[in-house]
Amino acid sequence: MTIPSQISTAIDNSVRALRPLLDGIIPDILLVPGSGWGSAAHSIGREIFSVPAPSIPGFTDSPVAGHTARIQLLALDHEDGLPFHALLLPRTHFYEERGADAVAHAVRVAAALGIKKAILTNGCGSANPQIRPGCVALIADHINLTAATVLHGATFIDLSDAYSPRLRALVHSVDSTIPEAVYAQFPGPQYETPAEVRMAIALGADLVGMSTALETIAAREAGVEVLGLSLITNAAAGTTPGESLSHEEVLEQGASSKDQLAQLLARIIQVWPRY
Ligand code: 8IG
Repeated sequence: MTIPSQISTAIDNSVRALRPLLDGIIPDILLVPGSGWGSAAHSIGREIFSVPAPSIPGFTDSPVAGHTARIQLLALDHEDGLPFHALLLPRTHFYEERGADAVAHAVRVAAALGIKKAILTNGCGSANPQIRPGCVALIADHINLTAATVLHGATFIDLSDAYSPRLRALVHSVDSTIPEAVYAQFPGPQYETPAEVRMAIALGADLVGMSTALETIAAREAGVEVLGLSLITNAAAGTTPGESLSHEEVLEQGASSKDQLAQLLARIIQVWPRY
């Protein structure tokens, strides 16, 4: 078994709604904007179309109040002078309780549209004192702590190089100071206890978050190459004495990092491989 038929039908329905909007364009990348990345990601190029996510079957509104998720196609500058297109699709988090296939949906729709590469971004906590809030880190590997998978049946997917070594090298060619990190996906939505953060550190994680790992598994199943970028919005629980975590802190870090993130994404895309 690979993907059950009702799930392929849901993917087909999204694809059928997106195709006319794309008007023959096969986007060069899927870009998934994570916490803190939204306003940067949505402003890095010239907008070709932008629709509310719930207008496309299979996509729903953001559960976080005060903002409507959008599906957007952007045209960006590339060093080769040819058109470059990024499709922005919103994320479904595992904690939304729509199941692992809903988490995988955006990646699978992108793959079905012919998209071969994805930039998955997220906001996360850092358990590594060398990687501070406000920094961007390159995901080099993940630890899936959700006790779930997006795969069905005996589907054996190689994750040895899940986060593309050549795309990581590309990012380092743009900014050699960006640290590489191991990202642990917790199920959420609660943040970790200090003991859970110590566990994650003992397991080899640098970053703790609530996304990306399951999406990467879906991407690798679909043959999509993955670049994972994390914005560190907070120190993980218990790693800075006397501090507590808030969603406001996350939003503030995103707002104050907007220009840095937009510039980083634009520079990465400028040198993005065509094949
Ligand atoms: I933004 O500290 C953000 N997302 N699990 N822990 C987890 N997810 C997060 C955190 C964090 N910060």
